[in-house]
Amino acid sequence: MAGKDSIVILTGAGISKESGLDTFRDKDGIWSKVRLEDVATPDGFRRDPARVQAFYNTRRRNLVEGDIRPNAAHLALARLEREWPGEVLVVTQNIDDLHERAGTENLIHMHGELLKIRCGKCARPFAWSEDLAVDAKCPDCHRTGSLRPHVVWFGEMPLHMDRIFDALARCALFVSIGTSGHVYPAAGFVQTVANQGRAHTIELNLEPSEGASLFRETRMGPASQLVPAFVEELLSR
Ligand code: BJW
Repeated sequence: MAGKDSIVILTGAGISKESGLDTFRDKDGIWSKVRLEDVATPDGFRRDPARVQAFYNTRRRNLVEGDIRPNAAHLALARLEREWPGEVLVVTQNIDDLHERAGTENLIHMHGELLKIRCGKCARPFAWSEDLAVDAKCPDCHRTGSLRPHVVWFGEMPLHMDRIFDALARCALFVSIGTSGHVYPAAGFVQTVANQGRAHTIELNLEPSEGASLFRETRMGPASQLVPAFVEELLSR
């Protein structure tokens, strides 16, 4: 790594686990309690919008009103962005706002944001921190019943993919933190970087992900310990 080299960091639910938010595929994760087909697909929303709104309302309320704070891993990534001389881009699959709260600015939410909603008809996103009712009216086009969480469900296109692939093509270091590697296209980023041939790739996770063998280096443990130590190492070179 040279001074101005750029770094891309992919984060998943594991980075927010120690802040009190559930992951998806761990034993006690979200998909052990609800079927993803019911709450995280456009079909599920069409079938039962009230169930889907209730699912996201509960998670939004927990994020806003619960005792949820950025942990040492989020804070370390914000420090890396402040102190590293080159570009640091955090691409998160998480819809929580813990990276922002920790101070990260160069951030892409590829699966959307829990604190935003959008209109399914006019597509306009709005900041939103309350419960969303099924029959709410779009503040812009005034249609009733068209508002939905601003999240990316299975079968939908993740956000800002051009910017992400451009950053992956240029980076000298790709770091994956707290993601199981089950969900594409994020799970394929390590292969994209490996094909580019120049960058170092490292996984920081509690246990090896689906794509662990594709990384040049893997370190296993809780994000709140691994990430601050890794950032310290990078900055003290
Ligand atoms: C810790 C820790 C601690 C715990 N410290 N670590 C067949 C083959 C390939 C692809 C497909 C296929 N069939 C369909 C697809 C596509 C599909 C897909 O990938 N399906 C798979 C399930 C097979 N993908 C899509 O549909 C996506 N769109 C798409 O592909 O569009 C076309 C396209 C093509 C080409 C280019 C671009 C686009 C959309 C995916 C949308 C995912 N949406 C969700 C819900 C979002 C909103 C919400 O939060 O409700 O996103 S699903 C859910 O999974 C959520 C997450 O962001 C995502 C990833 O989960 P994540 O973060 O990895 O969490 P976990 O729980 O799986 O893992 C946690 C990890 O943390 C574990 O490893 C733990 O060990 C670890 N951990 N504690 C460190 N303390």
